[in-house]
Amino acid sequence: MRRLVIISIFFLLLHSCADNDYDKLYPGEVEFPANPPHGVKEAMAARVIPHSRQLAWQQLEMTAFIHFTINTFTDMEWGHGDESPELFNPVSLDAEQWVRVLSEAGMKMVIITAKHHDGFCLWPTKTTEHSVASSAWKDGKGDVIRELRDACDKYNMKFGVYLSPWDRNADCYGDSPEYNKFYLEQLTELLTWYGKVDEVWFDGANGEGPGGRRQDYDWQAYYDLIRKLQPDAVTAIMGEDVRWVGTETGYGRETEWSVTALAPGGTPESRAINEALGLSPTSMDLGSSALLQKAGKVYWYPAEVDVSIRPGWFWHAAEDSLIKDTDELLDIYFSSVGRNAVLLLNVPPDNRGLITDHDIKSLMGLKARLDDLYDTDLLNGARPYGRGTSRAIDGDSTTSWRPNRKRVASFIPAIAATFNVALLQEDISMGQRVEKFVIEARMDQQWDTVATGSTIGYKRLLRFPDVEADEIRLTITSSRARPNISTFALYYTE
Ligand code: FUL
Repeated sequence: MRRLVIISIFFLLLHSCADNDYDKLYPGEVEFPANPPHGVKEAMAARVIPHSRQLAWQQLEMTAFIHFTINTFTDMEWGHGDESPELFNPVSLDAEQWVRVLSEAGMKMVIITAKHHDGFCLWPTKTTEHSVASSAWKDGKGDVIRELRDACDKYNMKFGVYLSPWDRNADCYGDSPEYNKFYLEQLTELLTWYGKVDEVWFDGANGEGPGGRRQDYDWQAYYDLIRKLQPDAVTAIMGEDVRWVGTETGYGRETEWSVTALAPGGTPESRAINEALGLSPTSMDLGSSALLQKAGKVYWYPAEVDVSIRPGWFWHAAEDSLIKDTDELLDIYFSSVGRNAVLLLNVPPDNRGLITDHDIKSLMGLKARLDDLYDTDLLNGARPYGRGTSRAIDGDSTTSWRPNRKRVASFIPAIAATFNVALLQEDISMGQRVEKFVIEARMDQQWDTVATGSTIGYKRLLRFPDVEADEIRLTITSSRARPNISTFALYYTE
């Protein structure tokens, strides 16, 4: 009898440990205890979850950048800041065309360069005369930001602003308190004149001001203002919610942790942490188990892949023939969205103020390929079964496969089809957990490996040569805590 009681207590304890998985979640970040026992850091990192604004952002998957300013008229990438505002004259500007095209291509947000490094403002700001108000366009009465905002409303598109911290026009740049005030005023206008803003993009590119003066940005004040005026907006790159993936090529890491030891943002505290760990957004390893051992804290800091459809960020007539074709865009999709990142694809309007037919052709090609890819889930929504259990996630109609062990296998009934793409998703509202997985296929009693991978995160896509199989097996070979697999699908694409 005594033995039975002891055994029952043991199982009860085990059970309650497993249930703790549901209790302990850390929104945004977690600080590790000093010298924790083996495995504790991984277990805690697995329970860091996104803020709701970060989760909503991740679900957008594909977003668009619009680089447009005086550079569009001077054939430059980085304007000097002394260009005459009169040069800006996009006579056929049609922001509705931009948003319609981008929406048709599957983009869910548009982020515009409200001000690039040259300092020219696309809205009639009160902070400087270097803006559309001094341009020939619409006799100085136009407002590109307003037109884009209205078009976004019409097409139900999210809206974001890029406001370059580096400003080669502002006289006060380099007089740190003065410029910080000026920058906060510009931010205030953008965040209060145009309704809801969903992302604020702080470029990390930074140069000297007049006479070699360096500007000390008051990042904390910028973040505080955004939290106050637009609490749901994510702040990106030099911001705290969204991380630069580290390249501008369109390719994210194969192992992409959204929980990083890299401290977000540009504050002196964050800089000190990253310096001590030797980390920057371009570091290959931002979240491995080995790195966690050196870190004191980890953060939900997911990757955004920014890349231009053209060689440059701005439109140049000479690049009309150098636009990435549909195959390249599809490859970028697999290497960004398919690697646990959000794609931010730049499509710059030309000097008429329109997206060219060349860009449209590639974009629509991408859309057609994605429609074809996702047309038929060959697993037909089948739930994994086997040793795992399914459990509904609170308040959500989706069901995660939540196996009660870290290492588990699932078996899927036969599929009478050939496939060459696999899609996996973790329910990241419960954190990112999977460290390694393998997909195998059985044909004529023989199991063969179809694909292996490390991280999954919000979305992982794998491509491989055509496979025909009687049975499929997904095995999570390593996970930081019980995995929550919300999707496992197989597709065929040409
Ligand atoms: C960089 C900038 O210098 C480029 O001009 C472009 O805006 C790109 C998105 O970010 O840092």
